Amino acid sequence: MAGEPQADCLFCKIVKGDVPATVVKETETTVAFRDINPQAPVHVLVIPKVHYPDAASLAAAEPAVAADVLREAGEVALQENGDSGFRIVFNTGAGAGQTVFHAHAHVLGGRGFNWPPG
Ligand code: DGP
Repeated sequence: MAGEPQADCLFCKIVKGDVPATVVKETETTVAFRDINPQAPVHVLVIPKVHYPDAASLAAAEPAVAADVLREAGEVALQENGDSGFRIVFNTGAGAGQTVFHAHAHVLGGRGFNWPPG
């Protein structure tokens, strides 16, 4: 059923506590934890506890939870990086570099960023 935990999903295992992660913030609907392979001094992933393969399918099915992810991305950025600017990235689809198919926001900060992105 849509949104249900998937046995073979790494981030569902983090939500469940079966895979350890350095959690920096948690709400009823979201978990924020440090990326295992940080691309910036601040690199936190914000995920919904419900399982959807990417941010677009989450937003289509459960817009309130998608809004929670976005709000938490901003709150984590403030918590981890103050008010010095940050980037939120939703890689969506393998062609865009997505490797874990459970919706997640990358929250990146602590350095400058180029535009267009690589
Ligand atoms: P993406 O490529 O957008 O699907 O991002 C997936 C991110 O997940 C990537 O930056 C690395 C991170 N990641 C992969 N495995 C683990 C893990 O076991 N723990 C943590 N904390 N992060 C992970």
